[in-house]
Amino acid sequence: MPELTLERVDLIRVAMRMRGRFRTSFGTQRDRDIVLARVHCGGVQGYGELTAGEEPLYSEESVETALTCLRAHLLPRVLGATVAHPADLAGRWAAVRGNRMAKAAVETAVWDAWARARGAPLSKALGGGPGRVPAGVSVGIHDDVGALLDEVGRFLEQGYARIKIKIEPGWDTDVVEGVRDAFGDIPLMVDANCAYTLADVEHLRRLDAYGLMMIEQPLADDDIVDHAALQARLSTPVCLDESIRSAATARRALDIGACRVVNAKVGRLGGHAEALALHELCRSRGVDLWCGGMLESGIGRLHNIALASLPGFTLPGDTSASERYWEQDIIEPPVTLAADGTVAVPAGPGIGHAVRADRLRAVTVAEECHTPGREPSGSRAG
Ligand code: OSB
Ligand code: MG
Repeated sequence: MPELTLERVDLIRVAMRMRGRFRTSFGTQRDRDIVLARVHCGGVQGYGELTAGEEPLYSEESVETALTCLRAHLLPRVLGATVAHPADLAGRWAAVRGNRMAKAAVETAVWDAWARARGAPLSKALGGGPGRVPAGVSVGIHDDVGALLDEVGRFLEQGYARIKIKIEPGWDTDVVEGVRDAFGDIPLMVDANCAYTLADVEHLRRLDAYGLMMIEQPLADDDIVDHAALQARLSTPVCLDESIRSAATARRALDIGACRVVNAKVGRLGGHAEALALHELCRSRGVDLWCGGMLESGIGRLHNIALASLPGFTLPGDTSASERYWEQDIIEPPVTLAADGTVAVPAGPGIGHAVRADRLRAVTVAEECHTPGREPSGSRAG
């Protein structure tokens, strides 16, 4: 198998306005500040996406901390390196603690390049299948229940395979009841993004009445012990998102009964290799796993869909269509939802869709080029 030398990494910072506001228990989002990593390896290129938030609200990382870490600590450890497999990158930057989203931006780009070098779809390189995967959609917190029901109704009409409602104290049981009253027995779950504490157990137990698929990350991001105490009191399965930073943390969480479902996010886990380890763990234990999203552009979206094609992804992910968030995606064609609630796993090499150079240029704010042993050369777009 040919090796791959990391000759150059471009960090492309793009500004993309979402079609509407997206509110969670930790903040409201309208404009995305996204860094794309483009790696150059012996004639092939690959694209990855930084999934850090503009502010460190979902996790400790932000766009700025990730850029700092990439420039100062991660890129110097991998530029010029020759690897037999994308998973070998981990060994080169293992000494750098955390900063998983920063690592994943480059690691996923190398997976794309590696798959392209073999003429294989990324899904196949990861061990997944061709075909289609069911797609769910995440619905933000609204100002009133009527507006939320309108949005849920539109997504159901489009065919989404499950609906996820963001909740927080004051926007939970009544909202879920409203959705059940309006739409009946649809596949429904909620995501609290760490907004509750164990003091809320009695309140959260009221959600058990609504037959939810799961409640995602009700308690603190750095906790699994309280989640185990909560799960013991809830019939609704607990799913962990923020708390699962590696396959090892998932193993501990499952061992103590902190959750019954696991959310995999490529960025939060530090890349596809760790996501594969988590997939193996969940599969071997028969634990339901699904692929989360981070309001990605088409590039991150395609990485998620490739991952979600693996057999251990047993529930619909937040792998929604490009048009869920973007008027115009930077990939061509965009990701589209079929009426049966599925999105296609691309059959072309790598992430499988073209990155539109003209659209990328139109949204680029700054670009910097990193090569082995040299100071980066950068430019800011006008
Ligand atoms: O908790 O899953 C989450 C978006 C940003 C940060 C965290 C989360 C989310 C979402 C939306 O729920 C997922 C998506 O549609 O990309
Ligand atoms: Mg979540």
